[in-house]
Amino acid sequence: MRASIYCDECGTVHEINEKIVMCPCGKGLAEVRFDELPKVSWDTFKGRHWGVWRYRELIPVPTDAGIVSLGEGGTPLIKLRGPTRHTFLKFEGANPTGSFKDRGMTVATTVARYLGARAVVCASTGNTSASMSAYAARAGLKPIIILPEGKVAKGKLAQAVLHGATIINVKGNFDQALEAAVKVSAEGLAYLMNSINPWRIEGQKTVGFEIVEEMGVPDWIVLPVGNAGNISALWKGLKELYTAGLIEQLPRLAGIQASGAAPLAKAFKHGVEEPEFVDKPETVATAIRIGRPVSWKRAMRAVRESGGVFEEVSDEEILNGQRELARNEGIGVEPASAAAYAGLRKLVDEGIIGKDERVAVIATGHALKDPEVAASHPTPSFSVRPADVVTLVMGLISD
Ligand code: AN7
Repeated sequence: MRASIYCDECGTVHEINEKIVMCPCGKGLAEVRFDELPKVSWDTFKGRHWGVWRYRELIPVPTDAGIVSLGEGGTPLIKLRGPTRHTFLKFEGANPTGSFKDRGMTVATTVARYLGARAVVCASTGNTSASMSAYAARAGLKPIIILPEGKVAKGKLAQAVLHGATIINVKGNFDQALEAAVKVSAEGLAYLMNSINPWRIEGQKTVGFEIVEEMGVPDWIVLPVGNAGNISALWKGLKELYTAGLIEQLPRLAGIQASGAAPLAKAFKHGVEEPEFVDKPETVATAIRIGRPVSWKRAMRAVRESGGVFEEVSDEEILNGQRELARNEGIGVEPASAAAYAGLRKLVDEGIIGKDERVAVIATGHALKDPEVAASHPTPSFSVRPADVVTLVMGLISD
């Protein structure tokens, strides 16, 4: 076996064809690890389609598993006007269901079907449920989603409905919904698809592969942090490339949280190792409205090992960032992704990221995910009779 599943607390080892989402010890998170990294070079991948499975040697799903895919990954890397001279935006909103979650879901769904799961379950602030529902539909699995009632953006909810998910709204926040999902999975009722599932991480790490293959290793990678699965996945993947000799240095990571849900940014600022979790997280960026990031230990380690930072941004900074990206660059992202851009701007203003540094900022989700926030920005808008349009426009143009 080329790879195994390890518990990062008790060290227990499981085979990759075991149905392990959480280690039975109940303390640690499970992680897929190579016993020995496969021998690959950039030439191994050359000539293949862009996307998650371009890097299949580095995604050790059981060899006889049939892959469940919607063509995820291979998203555009777009040069921005600022805030540094070399800022590129990785537009994960261009994934099949409009967020980065599809990268993890193609792998986790592949394994779910291979293991003979019939139902899949997740708790979600929205994007995980939208993605899981689509991939479950494709694989013929029953999707059950647990949502914090009233706090999921309309676009994400619409996707879950369209794909036929069974929707369970709970009176509570995401962290409580996740606890419930873990219990459903522990009862053996459904296979858990949250980022606790180590296969989700194996897919999500490919965003880093694409970034470094396309632009070389940047000085910084900036991304939003909620439950902290994505930043952990990014770092895991980059370290694998480094160990395999495919890259010669590692970037610094900047994890951005929303001020009302920023346990990691606050712990980092105060120089403490253990974050103080937030019982009532609140932010306009509902995707990252998470008070107890399950992968907080890994995220802390990733940021420290990389020589990076955590930073927080206010809702106002998030909305300004969303508008700026949309109006200066033509890129529409959802509020959580705008948080990363706003955080980058802040870190440049603070002098932590230099104006000459090469930066990749990951825009995790599409603006249409949250149409209500997108439509809340001010813009000139009129309601007139058809006959009055020309006169109105003449007045506007001559202003
Ligand atoms: C657009 O869908 O947690 O730090 O349940 O949707 O890996 O949690 C979404 C998270 C960033 C944070 N950007 O990623 C869910 C969910 C967007 C997101 C994050 C999410 P993690």
